[in-house]
Amino acid sequence: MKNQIIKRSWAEPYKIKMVELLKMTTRQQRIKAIKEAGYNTFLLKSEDVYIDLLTDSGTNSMSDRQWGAFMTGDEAYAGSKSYYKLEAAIQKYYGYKYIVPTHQGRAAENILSKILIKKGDIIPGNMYFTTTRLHQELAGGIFADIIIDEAHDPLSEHPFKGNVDIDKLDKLVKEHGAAKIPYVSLATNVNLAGGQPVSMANLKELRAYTNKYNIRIIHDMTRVAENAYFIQQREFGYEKKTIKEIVFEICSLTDGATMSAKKDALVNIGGFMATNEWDVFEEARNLVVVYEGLHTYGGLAGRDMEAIAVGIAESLDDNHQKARVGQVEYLGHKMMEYGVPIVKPIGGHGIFVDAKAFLPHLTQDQFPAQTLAAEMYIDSGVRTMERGIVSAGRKANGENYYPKLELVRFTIPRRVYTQAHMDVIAESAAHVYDKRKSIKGLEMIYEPKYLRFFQAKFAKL
Ligand code: PM9
Repeated sequence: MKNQIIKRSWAEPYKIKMVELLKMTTRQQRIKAIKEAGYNTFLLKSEDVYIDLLTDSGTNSMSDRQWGAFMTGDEAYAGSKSYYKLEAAIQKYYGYKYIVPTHQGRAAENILSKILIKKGDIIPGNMYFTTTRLHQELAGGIFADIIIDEAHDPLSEHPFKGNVDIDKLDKLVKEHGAAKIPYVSLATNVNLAGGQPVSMANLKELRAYTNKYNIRIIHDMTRVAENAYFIQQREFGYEKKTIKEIVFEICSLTDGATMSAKKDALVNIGGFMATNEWDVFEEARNLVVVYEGLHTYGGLAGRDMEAIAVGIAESLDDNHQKARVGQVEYLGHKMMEYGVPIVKPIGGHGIFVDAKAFLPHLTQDQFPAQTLAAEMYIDSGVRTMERGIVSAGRKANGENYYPKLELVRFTIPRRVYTQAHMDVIAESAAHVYDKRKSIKGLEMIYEPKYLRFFQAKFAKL
């Protein structure tokens, strides 16, 4: 008899060579641990965590090739061979002319913001990111959100929710003048919108507009390869292009970049700043010495630069991205089957649960997303991250930002967990969802001054 197979599944384009054993905990142990952590999943000890979905940042599994390259790191203080390999990889795959390595993304943001922003400047961007906006503000800038409205609606199925609303940008230019706008801060696969992509058509339109006014586009390329995957899958004319080609084209439409290599580039530490402008490079090369280290290592070991160079190439493999995003989609579909409200369409690096819809009886001041993240941990030892009012922080005048999106991010580390882990996560989310009405909110009892979500403490109401 002939098999009636209509479905052809994807599978990971790798096999496992080494495993890390996980610790299982009891519910009682977890209740104690989260209370001691002030109901903040950032303050849990990782040994008390079963499946760690806090972040996809620096939590990647490196390949045997990356570990091999790691051993060849040139640890010279100056002029390391590994630096030149990293520079060559960035020039080859992303096309930027000049690069300055940094120990991670926010260090690149610090240097770039200091160079390009003057007090009172306006920085339009397609949704804020915590560290990016803070560095813009510390440099004297004012962030202005110019992402399309659909990005703030968890239910909108717009295929490119990361897109810039050119009319919003135009309004800013008319109001403040182009001279007050040193650059547009453009993130690919917008993190806080739910890992949502920017389309190439939108980026081309943005390029044409900014060219008219002589405004730079600075690209937060932390998850550019995931964005390229969505363009390949969803945008007319790109279905036959490779991720490598699409990434190169995206970068070619921008003037410079900051990168946290801890995400897309499949390493555990590292980042860089890139620019096509010699003057900006010269200043960055000088500033990096103050904050990070010499311009040929920027706070990284030679071995880290080797691993990034290999990781960049691996991240642009079509099969890698198909499996990477495929795993996220698998989890998202399972959660939807159980009725758990998630941001749609399913994004690139994680599932974002809509905490306002999950816990509608809690006001935003009772921290629904923070509460839900704590409840997920108690239920199964799965660690997730709040991406709502706590992450949004306060304005310069001390008032809280009240973001429309109040989300819990189930972030999937790259090449780390299996499909069986995804089943356990979805079942736990379903279990918490079933008893949602009995869940009480939180009050904040300690608030640090900067990026409060990392270290704030809470108590049960
Ligand atoms: N993102 C994340 O978990 C790491 C910690 S949360 C602040 O999503 C973008 C889009 C990021 C990002 C970090 C950084 C900063 C810049 N842009 O963490 O400093 O998602 O390497 O990068 C985190 P670093």
